[in-house]
Amino acid sequence: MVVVFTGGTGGTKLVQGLQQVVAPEELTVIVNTGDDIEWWGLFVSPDIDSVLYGMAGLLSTERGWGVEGDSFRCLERMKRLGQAPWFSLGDLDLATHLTRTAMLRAGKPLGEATAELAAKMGIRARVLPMSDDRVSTMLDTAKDTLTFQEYFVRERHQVKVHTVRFEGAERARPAPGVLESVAAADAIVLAPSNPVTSIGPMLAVPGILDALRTAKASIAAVSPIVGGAAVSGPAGELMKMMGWPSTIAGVARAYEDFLDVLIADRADEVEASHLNSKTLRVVCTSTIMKSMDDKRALARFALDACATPQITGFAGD
Ligand code: FO1
Repeated sequence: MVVVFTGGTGGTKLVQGLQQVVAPEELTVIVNTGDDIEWWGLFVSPDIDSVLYGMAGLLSTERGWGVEGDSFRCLERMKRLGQAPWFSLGDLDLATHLTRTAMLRAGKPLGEATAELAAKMGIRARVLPMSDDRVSTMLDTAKDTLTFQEYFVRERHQVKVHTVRFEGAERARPAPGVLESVAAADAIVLAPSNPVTSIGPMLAVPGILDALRTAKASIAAVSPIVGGAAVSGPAGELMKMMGWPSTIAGVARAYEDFLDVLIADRADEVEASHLNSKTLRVVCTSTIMKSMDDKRALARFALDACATPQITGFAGD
């Protein structure tokens, strides 16, 4: 059983790679839901939808979110009717939100709604939200508090954030299947997602961090930071806000409670050799994923890194 934790558009690329090298019944994808937003009265789960579309071959490659070739005619009309314009829902994307909202309104938990959407899109791997309970990533600035989408999309993450909070996390429970899959995993991979706002919410759900700490599987993370900057998005700034350097050492710091292997890009080879230690193996490869071959190669590299015995001697059978 391979388990991957993911959030954001970069994480989805590695999930697509894992989908090429792991049998679907052996792959569990655990997805951040701290970005979720209620928009036009609909429940939108951006990270779940990026994963579903990415695994179903429906994802818009130019945007990294939403449906390839989608139109935005409803959005144009909504703008004319005075609806807030800054979060663009495409016409085909709307079908997902309408279907998910109908299931949630009928009392179905988010995990079940997600499983039904995945099945309808022909996805056989398991896709699990981190929790069925609502957890909202909130970002405090000097002026006000923003939801993740207000920060990331409306403000284009150009505002200075001094605190990130995960509202509802303390009473949230891991979604059914999350703890079981971590315990059963032979390999656990953290995708190159934002350590603060994509992986952070998942570690804040009670039980998940402990499950990672006690997992029998090796845990590898692909650094979202290359050469001291995020490959995409605000990871670097948010890491600095947390007091972590915007470097691979900062990523190691974010995951220090449980990480066995850090996968860095070759651009960080020198820092990787310094960071390598008895408790953390730091290995380098090309982590920029442009093609499906890149995604597949990185996925295979990550699984090999998990299988390789620790420096402290192979603990296996
Ligand atoms: N990102 C944008 O930059 N602009 C948008 O208008 C936008 C709309 C949108 C709608 C549905 C969806 O699933 C994702 C959407 N995203 C948009 C991306 C989204 O903000 C990010 O993918 C994640 O929240 C980042 O992890």
